[in-house]
Amino acid sequence: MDTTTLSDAALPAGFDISLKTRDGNPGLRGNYASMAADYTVPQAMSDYTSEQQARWLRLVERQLALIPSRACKEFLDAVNGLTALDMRRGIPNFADVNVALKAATNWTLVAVPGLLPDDVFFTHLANRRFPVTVWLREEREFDYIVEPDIFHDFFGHVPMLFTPIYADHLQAYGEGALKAKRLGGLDWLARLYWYTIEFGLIREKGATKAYGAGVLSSPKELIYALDSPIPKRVPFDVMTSMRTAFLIDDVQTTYFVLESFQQLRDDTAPDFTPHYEQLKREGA
Ligand code: HBI
Ligand code: FE
Repeated sequence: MDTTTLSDAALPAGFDISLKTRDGNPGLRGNYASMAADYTVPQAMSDYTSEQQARWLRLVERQLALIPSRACKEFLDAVNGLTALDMRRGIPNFADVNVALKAATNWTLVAVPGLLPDDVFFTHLANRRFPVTVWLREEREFDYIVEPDIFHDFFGHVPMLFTPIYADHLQAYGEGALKAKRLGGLDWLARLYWYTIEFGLIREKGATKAYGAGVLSSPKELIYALDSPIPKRVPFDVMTSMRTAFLIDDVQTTYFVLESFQQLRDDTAPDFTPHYEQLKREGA
């Protein structure tokens, strides 16, 4: 698949990109030339080459070998129990997965060229549509990639969408993020997303497991987040997570640990307007 780079000058109006590539280049990978108004593209299954299919399988096998003792039960149940999520069959066809996903939690996957402007991304989430990047990383990026590709988006994010309480939270997050944008609180809400949806850990029968997509899709970070004595693992707290800056191109120094997905739902249910006012006063 051709992954052309969109030059800075060609960025769509209002494209406020919060994630930059490692060298600080705000250019975006992905083919944004023929997308619809909501940034969706067709997923051209026949465009995936045999090399890409083979690379996908190697990425999947490596990660499947690491998750049995480290991923949370909800993630493992989805990956092991659903034919639609049998990622060993090759690069998933989103249309097939959508039949099962729609039935489970009324979410749908939409194919996108890559990173989306914040408000486009959040509008999809608020409507129970999860954007999945269509392109796969190159061989030289096998171990590490900063931008989300189809392996991160699909392997990391999609299994959790089959859990109703998580699926409901993510829709509410999308709605909350659109509101945060209006209130000037988006940087803080992005941190919450980072420390939950991307790098979240959860307690399970006295053990600590991963549910965040950034952890679950990275061999290095999955082992580091759960097995290393170095990082801090602190009980999840909304305000603390929003005060904690993050790095996008290295393993995290702090992981936030949930007691349950009900806690995530309950703690993010209140109106965050006072939170943003407080954080503004603090200069957080
Ligand atoms: N676009 N495709 C895509 N995927 C993301 O995870 C994403 C995005 N645009 C913006 C964005 N994330 C961030 O603003 C959030 O992580 C907060
Ligand atoms: Fe992600």
